[in-house]
Amino acid sequence: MTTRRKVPGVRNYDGPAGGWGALKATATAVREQMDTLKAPITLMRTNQPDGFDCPGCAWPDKEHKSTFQFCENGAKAVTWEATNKRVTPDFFANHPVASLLHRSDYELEDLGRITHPLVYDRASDTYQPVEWEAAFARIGEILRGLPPEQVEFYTSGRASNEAAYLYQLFIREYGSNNFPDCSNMCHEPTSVGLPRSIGIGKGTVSLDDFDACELIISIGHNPGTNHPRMMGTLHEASRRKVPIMVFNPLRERALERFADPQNMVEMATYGSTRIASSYFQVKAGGDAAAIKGIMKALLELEQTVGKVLDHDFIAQHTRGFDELVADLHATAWPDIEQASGLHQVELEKVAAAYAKSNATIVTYGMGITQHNEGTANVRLICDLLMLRGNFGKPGAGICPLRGHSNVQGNRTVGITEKPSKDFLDRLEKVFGFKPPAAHGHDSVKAMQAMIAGTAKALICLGGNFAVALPDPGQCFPAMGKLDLSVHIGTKLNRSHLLVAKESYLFPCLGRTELDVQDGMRQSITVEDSMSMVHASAGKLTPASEFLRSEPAIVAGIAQATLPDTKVPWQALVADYDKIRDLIEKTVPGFEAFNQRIRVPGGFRMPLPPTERIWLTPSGKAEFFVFPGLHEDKVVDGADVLRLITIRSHDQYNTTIYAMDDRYRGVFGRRDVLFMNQADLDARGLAHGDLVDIETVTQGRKLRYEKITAIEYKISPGSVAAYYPEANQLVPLDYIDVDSGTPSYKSVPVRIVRSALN
Ligand SMILES: Nc1nc2c(c(=O)[nH]1)N[C@H]1C(S)=C(S)[C@@H](COP(=O)(O)OP(=O)(O)OC[C@H]3O[C@@H](n4cnc5c(=O)[nH]c(N)nc54)[C@H](O)[C@@H]3O)O[C@H]1N2
Ligand SMILES: Nc1nc2c(c(=O)[nH]1)N[C@H]1C(S)=C(S)[C@@H](COP(=O)(O)OP(=O)(O)OC[C@H]3O[C@@H](n4cnc5c(=O)[nH]c(N)nc54)[C@H](O)[C@@H]3O)O[C@H]1N2
Ligand SMILES: [Mo]
Repeated sequence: MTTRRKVPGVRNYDGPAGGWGALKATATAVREQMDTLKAPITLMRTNQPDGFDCPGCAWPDKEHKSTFQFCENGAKAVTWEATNKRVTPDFFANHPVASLLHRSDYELEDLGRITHPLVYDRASDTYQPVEWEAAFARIGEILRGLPPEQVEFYTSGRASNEAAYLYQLFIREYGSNNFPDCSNMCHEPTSVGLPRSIGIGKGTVSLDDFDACELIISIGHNPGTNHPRMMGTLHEASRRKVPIMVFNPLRERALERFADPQNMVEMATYGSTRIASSYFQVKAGGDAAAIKGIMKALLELEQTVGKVLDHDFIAQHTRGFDELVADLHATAWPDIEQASGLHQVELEKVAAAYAKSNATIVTYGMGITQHNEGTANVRLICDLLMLRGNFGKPGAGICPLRGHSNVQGNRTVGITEKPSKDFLDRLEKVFGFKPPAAHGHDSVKAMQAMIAGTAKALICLGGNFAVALPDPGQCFPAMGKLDLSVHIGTKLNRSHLLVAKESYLFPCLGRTELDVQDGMRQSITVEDSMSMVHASAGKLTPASEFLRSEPAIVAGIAQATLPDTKVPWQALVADYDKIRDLIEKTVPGFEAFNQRIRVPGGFRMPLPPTERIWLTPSGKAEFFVFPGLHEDKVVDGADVLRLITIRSHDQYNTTIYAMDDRYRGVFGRRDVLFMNQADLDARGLAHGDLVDIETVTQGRKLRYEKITAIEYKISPGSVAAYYPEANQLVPLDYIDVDSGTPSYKSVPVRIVRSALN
């Protein structure tokens, strides 16, 4: 083998994930962001019964009262919010918006917490302090002058149930169902696909199921970085000798080997535990073919060995089995191999393990959902599980790894552009106003309306809307065409700087901070990936005395907008128990809400499939026939590669904590393109060459120039680059039609050497 050229900032990472490296990275995050005396106490309060819910991810906690669960990226999320750094009115006065827009999101957020409510002043091109009430009054005036369907209301999934509920109440009383939210870029295929197959849009497993399962199939998610507390669960499962079969185009270190920082022996001996028992480097977009292959092999096993399918379950609980079987018989192995990039024998091996396991869990993330057929993918996973009755028994089920820490709760309490009639009827009955029934905009449609000029205002409850969406070349200018934009956030980002004719920036309390209303300490609630709802109460002194809570800001805007409102906004903000009482009255599953969150650990929302109750129109679980083998539109051309956009280890969505991606061996930079050696060779490229990437779809020309190609263990035909930088290559209308989710994981691209190499 020839020795690789040295590329600055790129080297092999040989260690396991977790371990001492994780402890060191945590210490660095604390040192750079926080008062070192305050930090240990703050971190110890994360995910404790009387503490706050970690804003990092939506993975649940075992008992919510166990000792502090160490998590490197949870610690980064907490220290990021609890930082000592502040971005003050003085700073804004000296830095025009145009100059700030040249900075990266990394530099912007690193300025620290926003301290004052701000209004954009066009004459000086600066954000300036404003009184809360004056700002609310002006926003109310503008909103009253606009038809409600011309206003877009974005939510990023960190908002509490209480804030999200008030927000949707305000918007529906105002008269809109335009609820673009981060879920529309993330797990919408889960929210759309699961109800069609099993009658509810949520995962069905609990943590206890991981203790009882006999096989885990992990598809398209990277828990070492994105759900680090899940690593403890996988680590335990692996030590129990549960096979963990991984499907991922990239070799992700944490899925290979992990050293659990909670495990003293492993830490002391520099040991580690194998995670994946088998690792299949499927092609980007090849999972549908792979799952079909596993199911086909399972049918073949049924014929040869017998007793493989759960016929009782299929007969009693499902519909559509014969159609599925016919489709699998009609699908040829060479086509499956071609589309998945995997061999028949590999898929047969998975089928054999699956046939042996009495209780199987399939876990999945963005590698499944962010494709043209994301919703169909989710349904295929249900098919696979249904064939062996893996719903409604211990140790089995489907486990979508949710994104933001309360994205699932936001949906539960009404953040949706497609509300059910039932929910709207209940709102009408309880509040006495008629909410609009017409479906509203999701994220892509909201942005398309802004581009077309038919949307005039945008209100954002958190997030970084324009940066999270595809194609900044179109989305960024659209922000500037609005009459009004309002951002409720904690730190500065580029969406805040893409100012409209009038723009407001409202700083809010974070989860770690004390929220006192009317002299009383308030708690909020969140729902994790496994449908557990529990309370969270911050304890830190707020970053500035001018901050308001998200419920208070939403109520302020609502009151100023709706002179004849039917909602007692002030009373609700004064006591969040009253908001929870209203949630209980209007959303099923919240009976005795206030009592039940006072029990440590909270309670579980109803999950009918766990009792083999199917809330589908037929009353059965529905098998689904995936059309063909391709998750993404086929594009002709032998030289076309599929681009995956991924998160680094030092990143939380558009928030970049630092420039390293330790487990993938990239340090101090993000301008790299991960490529297979064969794909480099085919283009006459070498590790470290500068390349240009061009998207191969109809429509706008999308390019990303001068990015460094590096050799990586990624399946041939697939390449990967970091999000959000690579969003300039994703077309805005390149979506899963069923759910509206952009296909961020499989953009057809061509790669050529840059002119300036
Ligand atoms: N620290 C940290 N935690 C986070 C986040 C964060 O940015 N940082 N983000 C939060 C949010 S909002 C979300 S949605 C989740 C995201 O968590 P994940 O679902 O893990 O999301 P990604 O990092 O996008 O990684 C997807 C993984 O899928 C693989 N993949 C890509 N394409 C395919 C494919 O076609 N098939 C298969 N089988 N695999 C594929 C990639 O190689 C990668 O390993 O994490 C949440 N938690
Ligand atoms: N190419 C590509 N694009 C993607 C993805 C991908 O995998 N590839 N992933 C998509 C996914 S899964 C998602 S979920 C979206 C994420 O999209 P968003 O949720 O819109 O983005 P974030 O980066 O999480 O938002 C960060 C901002 O949230 C604000 N914030 C942080 N904490 C709080 C809080 O407690 N309250 C309030 N009000 N604000 C707060 C801060 O101001 C911070 O700047 O991006 C999507 N975009
Ligand atoms: Mo997400």
